[in-house]
Amino acid sequence: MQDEVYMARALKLAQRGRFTTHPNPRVGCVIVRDGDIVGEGFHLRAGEPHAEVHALRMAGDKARGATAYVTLEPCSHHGRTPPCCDALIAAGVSRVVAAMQDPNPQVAGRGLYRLQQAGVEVSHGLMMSEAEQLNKGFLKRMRTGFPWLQLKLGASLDGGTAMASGESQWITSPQARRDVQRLRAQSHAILTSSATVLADDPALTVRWEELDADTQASYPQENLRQPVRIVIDSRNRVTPEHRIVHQPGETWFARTDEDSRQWPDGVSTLNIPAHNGQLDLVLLMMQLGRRQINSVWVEAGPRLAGALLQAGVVDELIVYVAPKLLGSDARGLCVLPGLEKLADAPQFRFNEIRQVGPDLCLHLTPAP
Ligand code: AOF
Ligand code: ZN
Repeated sequence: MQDEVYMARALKLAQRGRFTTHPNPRVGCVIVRDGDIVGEGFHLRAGEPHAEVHALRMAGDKARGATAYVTLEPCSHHGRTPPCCDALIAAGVSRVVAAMQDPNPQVAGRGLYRLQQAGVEVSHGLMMSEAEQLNKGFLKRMRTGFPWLQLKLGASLDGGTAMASGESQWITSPQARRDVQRLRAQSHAILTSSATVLADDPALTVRWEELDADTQASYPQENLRQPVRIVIDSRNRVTPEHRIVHQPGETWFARTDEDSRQWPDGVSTLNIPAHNGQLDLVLLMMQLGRRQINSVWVEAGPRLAGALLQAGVVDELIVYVAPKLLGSDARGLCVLPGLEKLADAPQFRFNEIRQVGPDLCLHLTPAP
């Protein structure tokens, strides 16, 4: 019972890295001796100390004989930083409780094994599902090589996303757009299409001043980090004049054809083969995984939305529903041609339903 209280605290600490740790996981650590928390910490950024190191530094000598609660198996490898299991052993920690094993093949059980070999009492699995939720992106990439993909959609009650004229700003409320800023901020990358860039000329950045007050409080402005912007542009239609290439951070173009134009700093190209005349989305996702992208947040039109669903690369739908009717001439949520039988209709499960201002936000996952 007490163990759960400390692990819940470690999970809460880990959350504080949710905007900044990628490509690393979010990890929290709490060190307890004789019922007192003597050290705690979380991982903030790749290249900087891991959660355990921060907690051990705070605990100092009090770590001797203490229990360490960690949301992920302590690492056993020399990466950008030395192994945390060695640091825990050296500090004399006598028990380690991990919420889950680290699927990173460089670790994968070796951290816990090394601790056990050194005489530390070890257990894992406490609050594992909460720990899984915390790192959906990192865990999916480590297990499959693919990033976690969230498809964001915004629509009226009758599924309309734009009037026949193309007018679409704004269907959802300012509160929903603020919520989108928060979810963008937690993503490693934002994916869109050239069609969206040509139609709306979006910046696709996180604007700190547009985040809600709670998010701002846990994400100091000096830590602000822009998700990588990825634009699928098979026909090289986006130009160096578009706003997206003039924002802070990186923009990656996924192309099927050569492009020799001059681009501002921060712009690079991924060459992706075509499949039936279209850029191969599965190969794009594999390429993003190889480049250590943990999670992808998609903001695009109905064509890319439909193509991603058909390619089977969508892990989660985030749908904002505005209490309006756009009528039967409106444009729809996603282009999914050729569906004839109900049995072939893609199905989802509701995982979360939130009211956001006047709108609803629905979180769904594909039904198996
Ligand atoms: C932990 N605690 O706080 C983190 C862990 O390149 P490095 O040295 O930062 O190592 C990154 C890997 O270490 C990462 O892929 C994951 O397996 C583990 N991250 N482990 O025990 C932490 N950030
Ligand atoms: Zn570590």
